[in-house]
Amino acid sequence: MKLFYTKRSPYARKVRVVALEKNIPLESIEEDLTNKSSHLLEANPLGKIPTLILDNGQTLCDSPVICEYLDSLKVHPVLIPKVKAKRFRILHLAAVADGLMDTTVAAYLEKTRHPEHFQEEFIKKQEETIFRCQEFIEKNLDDLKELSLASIAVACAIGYISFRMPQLGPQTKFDKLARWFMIFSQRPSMEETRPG
Ligand SMILES: N[C@@H](CCC(=O)N[C@@H](CS)C(=O)NCC(=O)O)C(=O)O
Repeated sequence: MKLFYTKRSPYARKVRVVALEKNIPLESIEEDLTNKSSHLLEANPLGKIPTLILDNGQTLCDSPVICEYLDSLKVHPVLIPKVKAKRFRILHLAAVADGLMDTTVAAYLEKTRHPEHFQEEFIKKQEETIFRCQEFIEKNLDDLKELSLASIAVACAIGYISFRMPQLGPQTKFDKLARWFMIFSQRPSMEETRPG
């Protein structure tokens, strides 16, 4: 299977961590998003990464879909629990983490595109959302004790905030989340995919 990715994308990192944790080999193809390859555009009309090409040529896009597919390939470790109550707690937390990535990417792009004249009201709203999500995640830390799609997604979201906008990371306001993130980041799958 081939994965189109960039080293700095938190969505692609989530997929790469899932593949490493499940010990599923992927051929990783690094994309330049300022000059997308025809291969990526042919495979995925959205031209987004991560994009996965299966061995039969079928394409999967959108990181939650790709992660669900990878989880279905091997039983262990179970990343999306089967039991209903737990399953939807994990999927909900993973969705909040994905939204946290969206919010951070949007704030970072706005500040990068308009360093002098960024929309202050927009940035303020994104920052409020970033803090609200971290507060919510910290309240639900018990659900992140085990390895799951939620713990991987949250770690990749916090990793992205710490990389792009460290002043908004958990260390100033959310001690327990910061400690959890520090420990989770020591997993070889996280070390191997650290953005830089
Ligand atoms: N919801 C998507 C988001 C993917 C996404 O936005 N990827 C960004 C890179 S971080 C991208 O491909 N941007 C290029 C573009 O939108 O043209 C997912 O979870 O995979």
